[in-house]
Amino acid sequence: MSRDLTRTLPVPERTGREAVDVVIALGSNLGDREGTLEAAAAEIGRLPLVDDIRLSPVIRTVALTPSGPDPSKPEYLNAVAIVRTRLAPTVLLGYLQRIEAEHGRVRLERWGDRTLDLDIISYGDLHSTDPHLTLPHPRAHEREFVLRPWVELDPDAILPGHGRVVDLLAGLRP
Ligand code: A4P
Ligand code: MG
Repeated sequence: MSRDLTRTLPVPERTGREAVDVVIALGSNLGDREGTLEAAAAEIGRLPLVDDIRLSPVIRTVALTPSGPDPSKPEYLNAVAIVRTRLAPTVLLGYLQRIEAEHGRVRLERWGDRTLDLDIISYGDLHSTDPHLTLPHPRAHEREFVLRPWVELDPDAILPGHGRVVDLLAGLRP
């Protein structure tokens, strides 16, 4: 299904900025999880100023809640996409939140079940402590459901400020 996401959002700034690689984590534990992740990746790939998208294999993961992993919650499907884009970071976040909403995302509780979550894990080497868009994502370095698909897609991946993703992943395993 093709949607024109530009219609109701501000036109992206054309600042002549260079294209950067942006890492996006995709997660879903409600509804048609696989279909939702595939559709979301296709929609990201069709955004203006997005030149390329590569999607990792999809992995199954136990829901992580504020009180720890909870196997009684619906299981997640997680994946990571590497997107080459000239979109400004906050403009990209706006588009991702729009895509989440179009897939029925509702926000009821922190880390609650969701049809679709799209988080920006890193935007080139950009560092931001703004709560609206913190970069790199402040919890990515400790999350297997982000690191494992990422390293499958890019074995040489680096999480800015934290190092090689393959090493971070190895450090998580007992
Ligand atoms: N925000 C700040 N930085 C970013 C960023 N880098 N990317 C702000 C995206 N958003 C960012 O996000 C809350 C606010 O974070 C937004 O207003 C945005 O401006 P949200 O999507 O509304 O809520 P959330 O995703 O529940 O929040 P949070 O705390 O980012 O969640 P996490 O840490 O991403 O955890 N278990 C498994 N197995 N798999 C999962 O994918 N995901 C979560 C969500 C919990 N448990 C999981 C999974
Ligand atoms: Mg999120």
